Amino acid sequence: MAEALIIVDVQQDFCEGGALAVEGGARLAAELSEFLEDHHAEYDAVVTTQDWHIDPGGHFSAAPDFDHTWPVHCVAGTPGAELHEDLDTDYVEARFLKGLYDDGYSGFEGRLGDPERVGILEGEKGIKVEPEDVVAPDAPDLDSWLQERNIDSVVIVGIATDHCVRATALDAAENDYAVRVVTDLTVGVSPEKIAETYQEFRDADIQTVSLDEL
Ligand code: VGL
Ligand code: ZN
Repeated sequence: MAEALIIVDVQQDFCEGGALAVEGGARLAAELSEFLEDHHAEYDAVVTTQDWHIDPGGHFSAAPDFDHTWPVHCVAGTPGAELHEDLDTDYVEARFLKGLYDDGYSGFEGRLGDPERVGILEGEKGIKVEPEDVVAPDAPDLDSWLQERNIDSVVIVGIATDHCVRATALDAAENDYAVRVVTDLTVGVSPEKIAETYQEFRDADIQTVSLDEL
């Protein structure tokens, strides 16, 4: 059995001071860095996902309902889309980018990319790398990347419990991974929706565990 840790959307815009701040996001970033320091070796792979919006249509709204529509956030190539500065990426092996042209709630919609390349001048003509260029046309999606490494079990942490963590966990279960979500390494938007999400997790055989139970 091989297990991956999936760190969902611990980005500047989802943390305090960001465009769509979720309470506790910045502290979570720091806590995850400590967790990684102590536990990275227990995982066969550590990966991150990022909201990487270029033109996500109705995902953005001037009058957002904070459930299906949102203020502009995580615009690809801007500081808000970067991983939070307190998240230590030393142990992160691969980064998956999602939501370029749609909602992209699930990490399983993400494809392998290198967000750090944005803006770098490449080639003889010195062509500048645009946000859409950092995902290669043949880049693997998260599922195929995990499959290649024989991962059959995932531990999911990050932001937001009731949106991208939810969608990522449900997709992981749908794709037959054993799934655990760590309650004290996730933060969410709405208490009611978080409670609903936990019920959906139970119905899908997704385990919610505390750090002690992990
Ligand atoms: C997310 C709202 C909009 C998330 C992404 O990462 O949970 N939430 N886009
Ligand atoms: Zn988004």
